[in-house]
Amino acid sequence: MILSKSTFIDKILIYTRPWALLAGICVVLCSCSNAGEEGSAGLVEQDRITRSSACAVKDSRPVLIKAGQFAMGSSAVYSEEGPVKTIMLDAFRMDPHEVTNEQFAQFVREAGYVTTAELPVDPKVYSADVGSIPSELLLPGSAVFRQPTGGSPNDSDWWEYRPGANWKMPYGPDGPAAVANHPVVHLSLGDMQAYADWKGGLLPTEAQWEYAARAGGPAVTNQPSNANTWQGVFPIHNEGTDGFEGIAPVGCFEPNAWGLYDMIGNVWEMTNDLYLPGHDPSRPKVNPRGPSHAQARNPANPAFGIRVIKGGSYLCAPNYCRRYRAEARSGHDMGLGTSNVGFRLIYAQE
Ligand SMILES: [Ca+2]
Ligand SMILES: [Ca+2]
Repeated sequence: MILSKSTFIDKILIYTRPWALLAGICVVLCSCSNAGEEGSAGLVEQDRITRSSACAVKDSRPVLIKAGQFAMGSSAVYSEEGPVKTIMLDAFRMDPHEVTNEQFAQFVREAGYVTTAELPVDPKVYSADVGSIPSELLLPGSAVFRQPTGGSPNDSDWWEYRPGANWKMPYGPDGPAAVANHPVVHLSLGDMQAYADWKGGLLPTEAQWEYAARAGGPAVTNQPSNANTWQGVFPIHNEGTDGFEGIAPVGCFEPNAWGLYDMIGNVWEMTNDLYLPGHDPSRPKVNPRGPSHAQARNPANPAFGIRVIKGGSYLCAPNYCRRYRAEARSGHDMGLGTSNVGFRLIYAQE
């Protein structure tokens, strides 16, 4: 497991551009807004947990996804989404919505867990002289999107490593605390897997996630109206006409045909598969997994250990990142949390 800060530093040292890592994240993830629409109390103290009143989750019980087949992938938008191949999957159950701060707080409370972004950086994990590392990057923290005030073309101006940012304080120590029914963000893969172990679930494979997101429907290319994405010119003009400029509470938009909320948009969702640009045409037709560690690679961020993330986020816009689609995919650092990536779990069929 690569710790987030070591990955961050490795990237800096490799490219000698201090914000190269975050720039890479922005390129592939559409980035995120630094303004939450709710300013409610957070989860640091249990008696202060509140929730947004904007939406209410009707039922958090896992949804049965029946066995079936579908045409996985697309050749219509980005090259990394192809080739298309018919895939068959066994049945499984899936969380109807992204894991929320409230759910993650229960895990933290019962397991006594501390996330990667909250831990001090261990200098031993660095691949270079610690003295060459900017001091602020040695502090616990996470990657936060900040909307530029002007028309900067540099995505390195949109992201920053913010000390003190973590799942409880998603905008950093000076921002609003986490909202109970918002999706949890700023987690490393290890954090998500620890939650999954506690919960008795798994991260979905990319095929499982895409199958569930499609819900028996056709592939689409247009920006959806029934999802939290970005309206306006990214990153300078956030119209928020879908009702949310930032993260939305889970369940604010209509579920897909199989009863799953926010598969598209709100926050990206981590999968159990490693990333490769494009699908392996020879992958198994039945219950496929992603590439092996030896095969996995991400040209956009070659220094990272990378997993596939799916669904796009509230920052995906037509002018920048058309990844608000079930077939869309991106590679994400396993060790560095960001403010626009979350997850949901699957479970064995009962
Ligand atoms: Ca939005
Ligand atoms: Ca989502």
